[in-house]
Order: sequence, then structure tokens, then C-alpha cells
Amino acid sequence: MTRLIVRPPSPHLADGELTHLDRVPVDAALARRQWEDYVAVFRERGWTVSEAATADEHPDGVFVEDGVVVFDRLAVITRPGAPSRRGELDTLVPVVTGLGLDTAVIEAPATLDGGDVLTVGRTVYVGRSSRTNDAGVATLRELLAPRGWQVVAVPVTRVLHLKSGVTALPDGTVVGHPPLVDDPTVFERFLPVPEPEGNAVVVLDEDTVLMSASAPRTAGLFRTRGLEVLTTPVSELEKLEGCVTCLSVRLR
Ligand code: CIR
Repeated sequence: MTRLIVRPPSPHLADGELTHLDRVPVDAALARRQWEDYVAVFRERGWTVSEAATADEHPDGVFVEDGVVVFDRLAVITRPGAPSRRGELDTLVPVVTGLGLDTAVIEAPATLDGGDVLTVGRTVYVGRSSRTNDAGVATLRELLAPRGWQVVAVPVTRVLHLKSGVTALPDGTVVGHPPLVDDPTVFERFLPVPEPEGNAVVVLDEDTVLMSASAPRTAGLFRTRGLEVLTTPVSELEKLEGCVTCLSVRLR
């Protein structure tokens, strides 16, 4: 099973939360086209797409990854650190329950954003960021340890989420742009990449990754490692501190 959960961008995307970047004009129509192109990459490779209902009153609603994290058959419904984003779950949770997954819920005072969760093998790195608190990490550990996952907390101060700084290649090598990574030594294998947008990869299969068109030198680096690298433009979503990972929840 390869399934993608997504939601179209709100016309009010430009009003979304910003933490580390300055607000700049956003072309909402271009954002919509970039989102469509992004989803098309998955469709063309045979992924089934589940779309959450539009929630135009939530400017950040397109970043569905923050609302739910899936481990095997368990979907953890998060409690986003930004109060403005909690209402997004009303239209996201029904998609998850409709797929027949088991669910668990992060409850107050815990907070957790899906963008802070990076899974490598059976290790789950969780960013301790401005969005995810200690109680969020602890709840995730309580849920996952009995299921055979090891949860490792990672400091995140230089970017919004853990995965705004690092992601992982299919072989488990963690990749990141060093100025954006608090402590690369926590990862077993770390590969520095030359561009800030190069840190975000979505694994499509064992040989293929998808990444932003904004990082051509990093794409070249990954190709020299034998990977097939697909790129797609996500400039308008990057202006809101988004990237290729946060636009979808992937179920495999
Ligand atoms: C926010 O600040 O919550 C949104 N503007 C961006 C969320 C990006 N999500 C992610 O990287 N997982």
C-alpha cells in the first residue's frame, strides 16, 4: 500500500504562521499549481491519494504532516504547538479514521508537530522544538516503546521543525544543511548537503527520492550516490516554512 494524504492550499496561505523567516508576498495561485504538481508526482508513480476537505479558514492547513504521524498501523493524532493550527484536525482526523488505522491522541498539555518526527528504521527522532514540548516527546515514547520503536529526543533551535533541518535517504543516512542542524552527531550517519532546501527529501521507494527544485546541487550529490532524484517546485510553500515533506502524510 502506498497512500498519500494531502489537502489543497488555502487562498489565505500567505497569512500562515512564521517563526524563522520574514513574511514575503506569496502567489496563492502559483502555490495551488505547485501543490497540484507535487501530488501528480505521487499519482504518476501509482500512489493512491486521499484528500482532506478544504479548510480555507486555516492558512497552514496544506501542511498536513503536522497533524498526524503514522507508525505501522498506528496513527498518532498530534496536538500542534501553534494554537492557530489545532482546528485543522477537525477535517484531517476523519480521513485517518476512514482508512481503518488504529489511533492514539496527544493530549494537553503535551504538544507535538508531525514535522518534528523523523523515522529511520525503528528509531524515531523527535525534535524538541518551539512546537513540540517534553510532554509531547514523552507521550510518543509511551505509545511507541511497547511497539518496538526507540524514541530519541533531538534539540531543534535553528529551524521550525526537526525535518526543516534534516531528513533521511532510503538507506537511513540523515541529510541536512549544517548551519541549520543543532547537533548532527546524534545521528548514526550524517551527510551534509550544500543548500538549505536540500535537506528535505521524501522517499518514494528504495531507489527514488523527491525534493524541492530549489536545491539543484544537492540533487546532483544524491544522484552521485546512485539515487533517482525527482524535483518539484515548492517555492511558495517554502516561503511559509514548508517543504516537500510537510505537504503530505505517507502511508506505506
Ligand atoms: C507553520 O509555521 O506551522 C507553517 N507555516 C509551516 C509548517 C511546516 N510544516 C512542516 O515543516 N512539517
